Amino acid sequence: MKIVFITPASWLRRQRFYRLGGSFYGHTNAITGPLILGHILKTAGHQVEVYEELYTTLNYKRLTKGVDVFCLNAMTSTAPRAYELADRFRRETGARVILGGIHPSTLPEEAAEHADQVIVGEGERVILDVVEGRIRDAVVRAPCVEDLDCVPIPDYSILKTRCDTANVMSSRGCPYCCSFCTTSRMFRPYRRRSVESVIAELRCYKRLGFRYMNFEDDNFTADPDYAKEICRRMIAEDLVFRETFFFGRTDLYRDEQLLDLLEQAHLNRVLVGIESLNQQALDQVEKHQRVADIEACGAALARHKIRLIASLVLGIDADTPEDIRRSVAFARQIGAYQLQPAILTPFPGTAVYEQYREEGRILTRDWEQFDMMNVTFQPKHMTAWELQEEFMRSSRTFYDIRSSFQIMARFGPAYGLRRLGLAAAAKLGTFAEGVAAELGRGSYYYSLKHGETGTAGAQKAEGL
Ligand code: B12
Ligand code: SF4
Repeated sequence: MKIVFITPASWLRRQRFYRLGGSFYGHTNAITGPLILGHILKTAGHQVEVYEELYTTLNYKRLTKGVDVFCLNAMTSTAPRAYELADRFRRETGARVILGGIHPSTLPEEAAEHADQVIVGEGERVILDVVEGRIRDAVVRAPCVEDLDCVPIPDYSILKTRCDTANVMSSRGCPYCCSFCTTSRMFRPYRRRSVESVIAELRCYKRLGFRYMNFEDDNFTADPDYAKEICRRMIAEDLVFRETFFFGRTDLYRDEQLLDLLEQAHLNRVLVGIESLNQQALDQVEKHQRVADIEACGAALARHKIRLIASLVLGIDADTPEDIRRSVAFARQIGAYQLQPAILTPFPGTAVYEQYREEGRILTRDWEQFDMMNVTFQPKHMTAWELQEEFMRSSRTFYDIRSSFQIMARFGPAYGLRRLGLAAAAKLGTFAEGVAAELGRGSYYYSLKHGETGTAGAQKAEGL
């Protein structure tokens, strides 16, 4: 059979100007689920192709020819696009459509309206039976993979769109369970692969010539001894890449040996969830983190020349606009290399979603807005539009021209230029949102600014 996987992108992310802005942020990389599931199907003798819409405009007339099964992967903000494509493929081709990924796993009945079958959870143990027709249920609940060493590595040879970074996951899930987090709920319980299998995968990417590698684990340093062992082996076998990104928590500063090894293994860019500088807000989202940890983490990373991407969650109930501004100023003060302001987003399946739904505070069911860059709920200490403005202000104030020159002095011209690009993107983005809010009647920003998004009433009408 010919099987085509597609990872869709929302409307905004398919626009040329957005793709250009994104190119300043980092290197291209792929969602690995389709590459793993595709590997399983290819090994069973099927012809498999994987496409991503994020970086390329796809030619669907050509791509849909002769396909037997379409497999679409959706997160919440890409679900409307996945449904649009699924409806189109079912209407225009005789092929079957299977939907999977984090959003269909949370709301399978919604997804089932657009697909022949929906797979809930990790697809590895059922994909072949579903594609080959041995499992025919409309909603298939897949058991989680207990032994991750049985999972084949992502097969990059079936990926037909751009990708210059290899994504590696040494673990799935996270031992914590912050109230806004989707992945710690999707990938449950927390599991790790053997160090040997991770190292074998890295050897393979070195052979393939990848210069960049990301550890996409939700929390790569959750078990410091395990992370240290991976780093030791990377150093010993010269499996060091030009740049390696990972997700960590502030607590990593406590282990000096871990920091040394991360530095030597060239894990030189880390996204850490600082979230807020307000202890009450941190407690509210069950972060299990102290403000002092954030300060110590910033200092330790700077000492080890590991570039910090400071991630903030904007709009936690305990936070006021002043708290948000304080957090942004603090990220500058501790020398964060990048800022990732994320608007608190009540993703279906999370504790915040349940809480806000009960309180009648969810403003829309337009899933495309659920991308952590748009306000989708009624905040406590400000209006929805004020929170949207705080988001824009935080990018604008963090990415200014002066800081670009500071980054250039610390890390070199290439980084400084990329930072200048981000500064320009932040300014243009703010300008575009402002124009849409004033003049774009019918746009989401216009309705946010003019209070046209509903709360309890709209929620009821939309069946939330
Ligand atoms: C790599 C990554 C990216 C990359 C690449 C994206 C791309 N090429 O489209 C980048 C950095 C560019 C990115 C961008 C974004 N991302 Co992202 N990303 C990830 C990350 C870190 C890893 C994905 C991955 O490889 N997972 C590992 C594999 C094993 O899991 P999987 O792909 O989900 O596959 C399994 C199952 O889902 C299932 N499955 C998957 N696909 C399919 C398909 C079928 C047919 C079936 C049956 C089963 C199935 O089986 C697989 C194997 O078990 C995840 C976090 C995470 N842990 O998943 C966030 C994550 C998916 N991203 C997220 C978000 C919000 C975004 C952005 C909106 C961020 C932004 N503000 O711009 C954008 C949107 C991009 C888009 N396509 O429009 C959220 C989504 C939350 C949600 N519930 O919607 C996540 C979960 C992170 C988070 N904050 O919690 N992302
Ligand atoms: S620490 Fe990070 S990955 Fe773990 S539950 Fe919290 S937000 Fe999710």
